[in-house]
Amino acid sequence: MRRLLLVFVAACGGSYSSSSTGGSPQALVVQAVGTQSSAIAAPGGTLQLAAYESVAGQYGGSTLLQVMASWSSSDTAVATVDANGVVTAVANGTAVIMATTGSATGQATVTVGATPAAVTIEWNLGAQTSPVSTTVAAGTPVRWHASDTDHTVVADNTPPPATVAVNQGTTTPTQTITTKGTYHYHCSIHPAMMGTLVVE
Ligand SMILES: [Cu+2]
Repeated sequence: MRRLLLVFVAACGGSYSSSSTGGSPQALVVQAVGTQSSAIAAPGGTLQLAAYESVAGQYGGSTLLQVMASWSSSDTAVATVDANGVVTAVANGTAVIMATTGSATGQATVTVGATPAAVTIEWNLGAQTSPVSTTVAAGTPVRWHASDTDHTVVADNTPPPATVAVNQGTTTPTQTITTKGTYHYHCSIHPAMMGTLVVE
């Protein structure tokens, strides 16, 4: 009976603790909360990170279970991290943020002052019946791509976006809008095409 109980406790501990004996240390998954990006636009900005353990599911597969971790930064001149995983940008550059719990560690690379990747907006005749709406963070380069025929992008009111031709099979140069707002635009060739760009 005692032996059975010990086995049960060990198995239970193995499910929830990364410091179980035997095997290699489990890796933590470190991810930003609420965003896919681990970039901070400028010094002073913050990013919430969280650490997760991959736990075998009861019915197979695995799920990510958020765990308490201690946090550290490889370069506190670029970014600091507090006890709750909140990263604060100090200067432009790159820092590796480490999370540790028991013998498990994980890390995420945080970039400060990086130009976000360009967002490509598909701009086709379908926008006549299904308006195109795109939301980007301020400072994100955007560009338009047409696949079906030639179009244009023209602001409904005053730019942005700047007027640009979107020829079939091509992608426009990028436009970077830094002023937050909701910008409506259309195609001058097919005026029923409607687009909205939300910069937040
Ligand atoms: Cu058009």
